[in-house]
Amino acid sequence: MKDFRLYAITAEQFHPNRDLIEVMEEAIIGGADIIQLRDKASGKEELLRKAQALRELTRKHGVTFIVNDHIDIALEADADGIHLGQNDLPLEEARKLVGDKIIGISTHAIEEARLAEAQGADYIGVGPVFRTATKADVVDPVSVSYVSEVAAEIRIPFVAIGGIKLSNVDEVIAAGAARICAVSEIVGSDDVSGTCRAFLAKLGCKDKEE
Ligand code: TZP
Ligand code: MG
Repeated sequence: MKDFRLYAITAEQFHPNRDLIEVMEEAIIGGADIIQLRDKASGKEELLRKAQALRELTRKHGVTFIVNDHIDIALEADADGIHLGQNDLPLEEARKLVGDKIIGISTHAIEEARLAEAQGADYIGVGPVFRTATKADVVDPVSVSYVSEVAAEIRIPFVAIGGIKLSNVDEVIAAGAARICAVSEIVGSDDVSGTCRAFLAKLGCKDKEE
């Protein structure tokens, strides 16, 4: 897969008065280079509409587009890939359905990371690093020590996620993360692009040419 540094995930509850596509475009303009549609509230029709709009947006900007959970929606909207949790369809089953599209897997322990790598995941999520209120059924924080463990052993790309803010991201980067995902900190910001630029600066990336 095309490498990435800053992963932005949709979470409309953090911008109730702002348009989804507008917010995600600001994230992309700020340098987010992979976007995930994560929406546990909408029905299929609404999800497909959002997926198609995000597909159009991400294609326009040349960034990667991932759909959380819904393989059917990912295929119908021609997303670049899907993201699955430990309790979703097993990776090997998902691979049969999506072919060479990207498959990302959430992991919370090194055994899960090893298995995802062995089974051909394209990237893994590593978290929740810190406590988060964004995800309802989330497991206890894994702390930056799990980030270090993955950095030392796992060879596929990994992205740190969960409770990551501009105020604590330095610790996560110091533990070995080269790719960051922040949800509420990005989409809930008054300055979505500026927040993305600030994360990328922390990661040692230059400003994207606008
Ligand atoms: N998976 C693990 S933690 C999380 C997801 C989707 C939510 C992270 O949200 P935030 O707002 O960055 O803590
Ligand atoms: Mg899931």
